[in-house]
Order: sequence, then C-alpha cells, then structure tokens
Amino acid sequence: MPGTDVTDLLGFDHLLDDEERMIRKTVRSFVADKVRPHIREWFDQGISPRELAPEMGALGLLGMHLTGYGCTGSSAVAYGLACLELEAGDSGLRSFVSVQGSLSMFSIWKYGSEQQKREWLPRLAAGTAIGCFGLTEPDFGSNPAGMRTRAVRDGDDWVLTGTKMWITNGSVADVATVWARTEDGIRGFLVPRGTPGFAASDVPHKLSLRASTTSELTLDEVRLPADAMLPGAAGLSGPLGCLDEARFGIVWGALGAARDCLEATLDYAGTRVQFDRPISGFQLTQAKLADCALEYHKGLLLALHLGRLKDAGTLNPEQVSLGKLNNVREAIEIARTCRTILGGSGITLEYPVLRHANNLESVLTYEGTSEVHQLTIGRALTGVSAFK
Ligand code: TGC
Ligand code: FAD
Repeated sequence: MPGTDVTDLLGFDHLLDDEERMIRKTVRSFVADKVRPHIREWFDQGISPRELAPEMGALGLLGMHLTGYGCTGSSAVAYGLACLELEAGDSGLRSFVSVQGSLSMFSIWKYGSEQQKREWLPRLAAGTAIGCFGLTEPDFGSNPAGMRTRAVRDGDDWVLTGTKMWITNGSVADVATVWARTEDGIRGFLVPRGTPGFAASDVPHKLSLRASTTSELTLDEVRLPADAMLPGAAGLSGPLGCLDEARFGIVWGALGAARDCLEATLDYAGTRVQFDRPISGFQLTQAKLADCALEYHKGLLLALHLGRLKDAGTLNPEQVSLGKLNNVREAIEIARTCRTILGGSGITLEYPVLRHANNLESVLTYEGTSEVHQLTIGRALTGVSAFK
C-alpha cells in the first residue's frame, strides 16, 4: 500500500463523528499556517510564540473542554484531537494549551469562587490573559506532598512564601495558581502578575521544549486578600485532580509528535538512495517503520478509548496513567527510531524528528514521570503503594 496515510491505516477516521473531524481539520490547518513556517526558528532561538494565544482563543482551543465563561464546551475526544494536532507542530504549543486550559483554567473552573471564575476565565479562554500552575518545587517534584511553600493568615490576608520550579508560562502569566501548605493542609491561591514579592525568572539553556517558557517562581512574603484562595480545593487531591486533565491531553498530544516524525521519515526514506535504491526498500527500514506505525495506531485506539470513557464520566486516574505511560513512552521510541532512519540528516532542525524527541524528554518527565505512572498502575494491580 505505497503512499498509505500513516495517520489512518486502521480507518480511525470512521470512529470519529463529524464535529470531531471538523475540529481536527481546523487545528491541523492552524498548525500548518501559523506554526510550521516558524517552528524551527522558535525552537532554535528559544522563542515562545505568545502572540498565538489570542488566535488559539479565537479558535476556542483554550479551556475547550470546559463549559461556560467563554469556554467552548467541546467533548474530551475533540480536546484530545486538538492536542494531537498541536503537538504535531511542537510539544511546546500543546504544553501552552495544556497549562492554560487544563491546569490554570481548570483549577479556577473546578475550585474557584464565582467571582474568581468571572474575573479570570473569559480572559483566559480568549487568550488575552495567560495562566500558569505552580505545584513543583526545587526539592519536591514527584512528591508534591512534601512542598515547603507556606501560606499563613495575617488578619484577613494570606502571606505566601516559597519557591516553585519548572513552571510552564511562569514569566508570561497574568495569573498563577500557586499551591501552598496552610494550617489546614494544601490549598490553592490565585496570584496576579505584579503582586509585590512575586517574581519569575526563566530556566536558561534548555535542550527540550525550547519553544515554551519554563520558569522559577519566587514568593517572598506575597500578601494576598482572603478571597485569593480557591475555596473548592482542600488537600493534595485539588492539584492532583487538575493533573488528570492535563495528563489526558498528553495521552493524545504525544501521538501528534510521533505522527509528525513518521510522516517526515516516510518522505525521507522514499527519496534517500543508498546502495542504488531508496532506503525505504530495505527490509530493516520497513521493519522499523512497521513497528512505529503499529505503536502509533495502538496508541490512538487507547487514546480514543480513554476519551470515550472521559466523555461518559467514568475515566479514573489509573486509566489516565496507563495512557500517559504508554503513549509518551512509545512516542519517544518512535521519534528515536525515526531519527536513525534519517541518519546524519536526523540530527539537525531541517527535519522535525530530533526536535520532537528532545521535546518528548520533558513530556516523559512532567505531569508524572514514567516511573510515577508505573507505580500508580502497580498500586492499582497489587493494592500496595510503593510511595508510602
Ligand atoms: P496521597 O497522599 O495518597 O493522596 C493525596 C490525595 O490525592 C488523591 N489523589 C488524586 N486525586 C485526583 N487525581 C489523582 N491522580 C490523584 N492521585 C491521588 C488521593 O486520593 C488523596 O485524596 P484524599 O481525599 O484521600 O486526601 O498521594 P498518592 O500516593 O495518591 O500520590 C502520590 C503520587 C506520586 C502519585 C502523586 O504525588 C503524583 O502524581 N506525583 C507526580 C507529581 C506531578 O505529576 N506533578 C506534575 C506537576 S504539573 C506539570 O508537570 C505541568 S507540565 C506542563 C504541561 O502539562 O504541559
Ligand atoms: P524527581 O521527582 O526528582 O525525579 C527524578 C527521578 O527519580 C525520576 O526518574 C523519577 O521517576 C524518579 N523517582 C522519584 N520518585 C520515585 C519513586 N518513588 N520511585 C521510583 N522512582 C522515583 N511543574 C509544575 O508544577 N507546573 C508546570 O507548569 C511544570 N512544567 C514543566 C515543564 C517542563 C519543561 C518540565 C521539565 C517540568 C515541568 N514541571 C512543572 C515539573 C514536573 O512536573 C517535574 O519535573 C516532575 O514532576 C518530576 O519532578 P522532578 O523533576 O523534581 O524529578
């Protein structure tokens, strides 16, 4: 079947409805017009294309699976397909949308007061304001339960002190959802940009997710009014509930990076000649391509199954862990295998594969490392927690 569309060997399209196909097409065109012409330069120069936020807002991509307050209210599957198409452009773009919609906006949508929702959600949905989500700290990544950031009462106010690390969109955010320890356990706070004592500085010298802003947040006795706290979140289940949303998007997104690698590699292998024939004719090359396509398609079916469960309201965190573990692990394997097929050409930005592979190193680590998801699945299987 020469020329077969690698995105659809299984007839996946037939499993989608018209609206899902339409949203996918819209996002694919957006990426083709607004991202592909520039992504090499953005990655090379370490530029996050902030100007795309209002455009993505206008397309309804920010908080697209949330309802009300200017959000689109799309299905989980439609949201997943959008993440896939965005990450086919670059993981940095999907990260932006994940953090904006699934972490910043979701934390406000799910746990915020009516006043907090009205103040922030419409602007965040439109992309005229940017949000970030500060959970990780320098000494507490996989184990956020140990966080040191403190929020103490002073009269009616809250005073926050601590450091958050590796925060996507941190230095460009208009509002940060910051998780801090209080006398009553872990609570979330909305910290607007410019609040005295609150600062952000970018992580330099990244080799991964270069078209995305990653920052350290410092909170030095940041004074906030009583109503800055998210009233609906008490305990670690608050931030972890947001992670489930973002992890779901990654289940789909990682496959976009894998697809882009596969497409670029099929093109290359069909034209690159060695030993007087295209390298696509070598059996070893075909075996690699077949294994990559196999894992890509298995990942798609897994993502769709989880999406249908989410739309039915029955998706649980262990199922999300299965999806994130499998699809990111397989996507990075696909990217690395594709890189071998490109030979020396695979190491430059002329082709997207090493850019995707490098990005996927971050995706493998953030939103729960592969080991965290293995242990989450292990706990579900055995009933014994390896974390305690
Ligand atoms: P444990 O202390 O037993 O539980 C605390 C409470 O949380 C509940 N819970 C969950 N709730 C919702 N969703 C989940 N996935 C949940 N996992 C646990 C749990 O039921 C309990 O509730 P309650 O009411 O009894 O208090 O903690 P645990 O042993 O369950 O969790 C340990 C562990 C390691 C799984 C958890 O700490 C974890 O997931 N660690 C990884 C941290 C992480 O993923 N950080 C990500 C930061 S954000 C980010 O990376 C953004 S990247 C940018 C982008 O997305 O593009
Ligand atoms: P560690 O937790 O120190 O882990 C190091 C290694 O030890 C890993 O291999 C891990 O799997 C392993 N390990 C840890 N505990 C165990 C265990 N119990 N058993 C077995 N192995 C274990 N965080 C946010 O809050 N907001 C963001 O917006 C955000 N964006 C990010 C963007 C980027 C580009 C990156 C790289 C990270 C981002 N993060 C963000 C942080 C991310 O969530 C953490 O990096 C991640 O949770 C892992 O924490 P850590 O880096 O401290 O690694």
